[in-house]
Amino acid sequence: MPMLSRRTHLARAAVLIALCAGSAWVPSVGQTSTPPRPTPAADQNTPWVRVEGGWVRPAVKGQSGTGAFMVLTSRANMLLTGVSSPAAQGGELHLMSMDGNVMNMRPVPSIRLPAGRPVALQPGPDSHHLMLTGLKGPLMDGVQVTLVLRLQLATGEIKTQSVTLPVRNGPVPPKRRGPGGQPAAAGAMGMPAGAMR
Ligand SMILES: [Cu+2]
Repeated sequence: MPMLSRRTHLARAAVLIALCAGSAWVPSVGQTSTPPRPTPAADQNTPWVRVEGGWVRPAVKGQSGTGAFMVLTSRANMLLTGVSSPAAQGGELHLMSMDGNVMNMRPVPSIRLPAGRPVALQPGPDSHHLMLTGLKGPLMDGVQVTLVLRLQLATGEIKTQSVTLPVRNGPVPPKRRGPGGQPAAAGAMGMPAGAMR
């Protein structure tokens, strides 16, 4: 959890929930079989997913977006359906793919988190990552960035979980190279493929 006082953390989380949850979630009024809904405070104290090895790629001044990477292990079958951060105006779930020699990334609506199975959000083709968009400033190596993960349980209920990750240049994983060992060309979203490695 972040090195914030609990009260500060909860207040910030509440604001973030209000900003990012939108109107997508409507309480299921009248379903008597539904157990009492936990309070928002309880949500914040419950780690729905274990987050390991997380990092956010540094971003220079003027850079609009950057990637966040981590291994998520959920304690129940659920979907990761969104991400937000105080450091960015928006957040998306992205999938990278190689189209010929071109590395592309595109938004996806959700990422499956099977119970107990680690899901790696990592650079490279056929992998997902979190994309912070509309960065509010540069992200320097060594600073901490808080992300709020939006999770959808099998029941449809929406939960959020905060995680604070370091900004650093992560390890370069084994990756496919184009013919001749050349890095892939610029991606479809105007970002050089190298920026997402
Ligand atoms: Cu991306």
